[in-house]
Amino acid sequence: MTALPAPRTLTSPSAVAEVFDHGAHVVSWTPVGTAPVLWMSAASAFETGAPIRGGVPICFPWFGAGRSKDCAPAHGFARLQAWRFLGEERTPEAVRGTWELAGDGTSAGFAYPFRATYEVRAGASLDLRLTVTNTGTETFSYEEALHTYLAVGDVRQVVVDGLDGASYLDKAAGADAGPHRQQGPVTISAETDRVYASTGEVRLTDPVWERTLTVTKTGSATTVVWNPWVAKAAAMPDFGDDEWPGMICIEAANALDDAVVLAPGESHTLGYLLTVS
Ligand code: TA6
Repeated sequence: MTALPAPRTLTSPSAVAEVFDHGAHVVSWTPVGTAPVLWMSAASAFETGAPIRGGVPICFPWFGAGRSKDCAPAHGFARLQAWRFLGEERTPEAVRGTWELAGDGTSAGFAYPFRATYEVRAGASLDLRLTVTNTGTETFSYEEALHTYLAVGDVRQVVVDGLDGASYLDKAAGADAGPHRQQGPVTISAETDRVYASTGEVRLTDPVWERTLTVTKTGSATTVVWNPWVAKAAAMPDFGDDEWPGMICIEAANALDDAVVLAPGESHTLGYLLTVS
């Protein structure tokens, strides 16, 4: 493995963001006047062939180990490949960078031609759009996620609203997978790894840093909420043992039964809009 080239910086009057071509990986977004909104492990690798632990990993063309539960690498190959930077466009308030990843049908575990484009619009809000196009002659299905790591003052004090009544699968170690139904807000008091069937907006209230982070999704039928807690954090070499209180993942996805199906020539866009108030 070799060290990554420096990330690209998207600077606007409203915010600064950094994005590696490796995985088209947004590693930071800091609106003017606020603390960084995305979390990054101090132990993360920044090397070819390794995932980055923080920011917004792109999970494609499967989530976790995939529906067959035997796909590797975890969360697909998109976050491990160099995406082609297509350029940036400026508006008075924001800057948008665009990346592309194309598959010729020989990608390990996904033998279908595809084209993925990823738009990162960084301004007072962070607007992410992942569009996948079937460029081949056969219908295919895929899972995807924008696996966003949010920085919080203390995960044990955050309150996550917007998932009340949603059914979910529980992937935490030793948990009854379910399905379960969310009762009221989500709070974190143990390892939390839940795959919700939900299209709705999610609001995270952080009383320590006195801010609310709002996630508005488009084209996403699945919302994932994850905090590794003590044991799982300690088991990950690229995650500091004492870092888990400072983060929570709120992910826009299409996973399991919500996998996307594309006929030849069809496209689908997964959108993730993050705002701070
Ligand atoms: O999105 C939650 C999750 O699927 C967890 O199960 C945990 O594995 C997390 O993703 C991180 O996965 P990674 O492959 O990046 O270590």
